[in-house]
Amino acid sequence: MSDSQNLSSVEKIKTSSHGLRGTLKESLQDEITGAVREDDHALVKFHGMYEQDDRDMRNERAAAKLDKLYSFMVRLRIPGGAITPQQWIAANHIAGDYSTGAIKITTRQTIQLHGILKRHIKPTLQDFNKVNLDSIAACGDVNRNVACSSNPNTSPLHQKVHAYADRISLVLLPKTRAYQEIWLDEEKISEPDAENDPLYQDRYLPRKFKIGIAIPPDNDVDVLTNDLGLIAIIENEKLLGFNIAVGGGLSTTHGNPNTYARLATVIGFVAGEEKVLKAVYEILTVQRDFGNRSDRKLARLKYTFDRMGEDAFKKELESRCSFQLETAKPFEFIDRKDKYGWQQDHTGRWHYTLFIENGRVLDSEELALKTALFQIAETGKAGFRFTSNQNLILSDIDPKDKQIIEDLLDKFNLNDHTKNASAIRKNAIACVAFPTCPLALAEAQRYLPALISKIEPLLAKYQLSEQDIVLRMTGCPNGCARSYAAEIGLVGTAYGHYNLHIGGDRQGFRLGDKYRENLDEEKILEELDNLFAQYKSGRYENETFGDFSKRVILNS
Ligand code: SRM
Ligand code: SF4
Repeated sequence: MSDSQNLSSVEKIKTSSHGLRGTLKESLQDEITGAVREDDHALVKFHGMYEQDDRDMRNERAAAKLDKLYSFMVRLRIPGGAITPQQWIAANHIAGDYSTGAIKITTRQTIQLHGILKRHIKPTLQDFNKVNLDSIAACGDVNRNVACSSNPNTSPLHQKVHAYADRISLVLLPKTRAYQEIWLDEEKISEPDAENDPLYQDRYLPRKFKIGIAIPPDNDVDVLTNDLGLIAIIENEKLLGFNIAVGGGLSTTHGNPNTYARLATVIGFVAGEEKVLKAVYEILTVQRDFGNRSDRKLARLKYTFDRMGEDAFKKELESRCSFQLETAKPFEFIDRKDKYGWQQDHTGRWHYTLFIENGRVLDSEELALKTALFQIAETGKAGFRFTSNQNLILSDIDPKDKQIIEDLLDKFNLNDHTKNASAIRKNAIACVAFPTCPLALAEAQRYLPALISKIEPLLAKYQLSEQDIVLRMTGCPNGCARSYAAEIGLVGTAYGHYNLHIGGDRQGFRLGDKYRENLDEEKILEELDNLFAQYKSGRYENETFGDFSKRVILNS
């Protein structure tokens, strides 16, 4: 349990916030600054947004004695990452009207808009609300966007499993109507019990909480990196239930040895919707009651789980559930990659997985991606599903409409763009980092494409271009692009410098280890050249780069 005498400042902000309202209304009216008041800075996250400033402009503005250029990033709640073409059209317009115009597909299957001025937050959220989209609990110390295996082709039971993402997201939403009141101008509800929240109470969780659902053999959601992972167990086309995995989380802090990345531990199996939802709910209550509320660096469920120990955690959970977990069922993961191009599912519908480098949807001189997706959405013939690898599946296309979508993919060169990208590029992800992320120490999404152009010739030199090596880059050790769970992980340490992690596996069962520290580009390329040479000459047949690195390089 946490030390109630020594609660972190965020704990006090939460409990005195009147259901996450704080002084947000007043902050919005304050025209002197583009920021919100200090305490509201923490509260605004629970409403799905972050206050940021343009870091590229900091020096220039400071020299001109100007305040930082504040704006907000809004992140939507899209359980399982699926939206309609009409919702995409709305997002396209809203991005154009109020944000930088770019739409960012995140590593948890949702979208973010950046650069929204304070006075534009309300119109942004109101326009999203018109198409039934919201940003409630997309950030903050609550359950976040529930991720779910995105490829509808994985299993005939995909839809059934996918529906769990929606249900779990709804069950775990905070009960406060603050979002509707502040951003949508809804009347304040006067009944005293209307906002009674038995799950979050007035304390919410000690820290963010993430849930992912995987459908083996795909592990595209990287399920074990979540606080709570559900692994669907399917036999003879029947959903038996879910294995439950707890305690995943990737963030570390440079120089703080108490922090560590961890993959979730599978603790058992639960059958039946009611019991699954109960187990999920009570895992949150255990974290609510036993999580560390003094030190936010040590507050995620992974630390609670390790501190309590697996047996005590399970015992506590079972007593709250009033049933016992069954023994976990066997399962297998094959990989975590997206299945690019056309796939047909068991109903005959078509799905096209499109490569979107680092999830950035915008028009460039080479590729009119945003315009293309807008025109595809306008046909109304394809759903939009975001993947945890920051890509997009144009989904649920009737066979009679396939040609219409194919023609648009060809018209805008998207088919070739997807086909021609190298394996290393298509399996890579990078976090946002500069210029908006306040925590970035180094570049990520703006830099990785150029770095990959320098890595590709190295792979070609050793005839390794076809290898599906998982490469991930983050601008700091928080791990937003899951760089610790990669075969090659680059973790920003300072501007232009990265730690190199190797040895993660392809399926998502093993994290990488730190291999070299603080490398600049020249050194990264030198190290990789050397590693690829050893891999080429020393690997077993079909051995992945991650497995080879673990077996040979890290053990030598
Ligand atoms: Fe993250 C904080 C972006 C997935 C671990 N993350 C941030 C913030 C909000 C910076 C901040 O706190 O001010 C970043 C905003 C950048 C920007 O300008 O947009 C940010 N995180 C992202 C996204 C957009 C990266 C991306 O390029 O896709 C991902 C949004 C996911 C979503 O839709 O909800 C994103 N973040 C992740 C993941 C990966 C995952 O969940 O699969 C992780 C590692 C897994 C985990 O949670 O352990 C991750 N983000 C963090 C952390 C470290 C949390 C911790 O345990 O200490 C922070 C910092 C924090 O919370 O204090 C953070
Ligand atoms: Fe920002 Fe660090 Fe997350 Fe990248 S990993 S988005 S730099 S917090």
